[in-house]
Amino acid sequence: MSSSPELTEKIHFLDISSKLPGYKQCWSPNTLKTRLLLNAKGIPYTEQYVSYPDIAPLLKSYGVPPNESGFAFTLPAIYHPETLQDVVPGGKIMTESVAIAHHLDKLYPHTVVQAFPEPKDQSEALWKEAEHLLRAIVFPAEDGKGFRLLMPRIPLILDDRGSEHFIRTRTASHAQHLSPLRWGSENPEDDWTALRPAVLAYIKFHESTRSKAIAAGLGEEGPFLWGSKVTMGDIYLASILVWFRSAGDAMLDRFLAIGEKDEPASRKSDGEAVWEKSPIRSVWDAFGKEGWLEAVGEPREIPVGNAE
Ligand SMILES: N[C@@H](CCC(=O)N[C@@H](CS)C(=O)NCC(=O)O)C(=O)O
Repeated sequence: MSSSPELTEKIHFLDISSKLPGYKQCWSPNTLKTRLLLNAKGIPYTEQYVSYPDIAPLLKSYGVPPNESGFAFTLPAIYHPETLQDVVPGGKIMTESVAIAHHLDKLYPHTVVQAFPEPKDQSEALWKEAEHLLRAIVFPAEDGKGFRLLMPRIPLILDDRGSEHFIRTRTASHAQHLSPLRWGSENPEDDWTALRPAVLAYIKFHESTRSKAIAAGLGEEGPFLWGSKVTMGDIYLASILVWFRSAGDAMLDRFLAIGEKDEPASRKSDGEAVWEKSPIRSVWDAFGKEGWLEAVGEPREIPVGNAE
């Protein structure tokens, strides 16, 4: 664990609750960006799970202004008056995963993992490209098809109030007012087929970025976009993989196998198969090996605040 001696209060992380057990409770690809970064940086933190309908009242009560687009009040968020006083409206809670990542990098500039390592102009440009390609796998706004497999599962894993909120708000946002429970194709195989090209495009991008970055000395040999050096894009990829796992282990297994061959790449002299992993699986394995997928914060509850 790395600590920043000048901080007296731990970062308090606000995540979205679900019914999943233990460390698997965290399921959202957005909040995971913050959780996995906290874990990868080794920052000690406290945490609180908030049910969907309680997000807006809690954030408003600390003076967080509504977002200009998308959902008005969103998680992830961190509560940390000690470092947010002159930084955000209300001075206590910061939202938006990318803003939070920059804040954490600033507070902990010496941890091995930085969401946006130097040279920052390059890691920020890399993030934009990676984010676009990853969103193009899952989110309809980027023509991603993964949402058809994932969205129908979310109401099933959320706590009851969260599930009711999710179905109501997502049904209202759908052009034909269709419940998210029915956003999948009749035959899920059609959705897996539709998803594949975007995953292959990401794999190609990941491989070429990684070899160029290693050749340019941005990182040593390793599985991440900059080889040995984790960046925000890798954190988002791992977040999406956890989202698939939340929808079911079989979903994750199938996703990880995209782009992998059915036959071993080669065999050792004793006949043992040598499998070539997709770079996506290599990132997943690396996060698992580091223990970043399982680490959690200390439970703590902040009361509803008293801002107007
Ligand atoms: N760009 C934001 C997106 C956050 C976001 O959309 N969060 C969703 C959860 S996955 C949320 O809190 N939605 C609140 C709601 O639906 O009421 C970020 O990365 O922080």
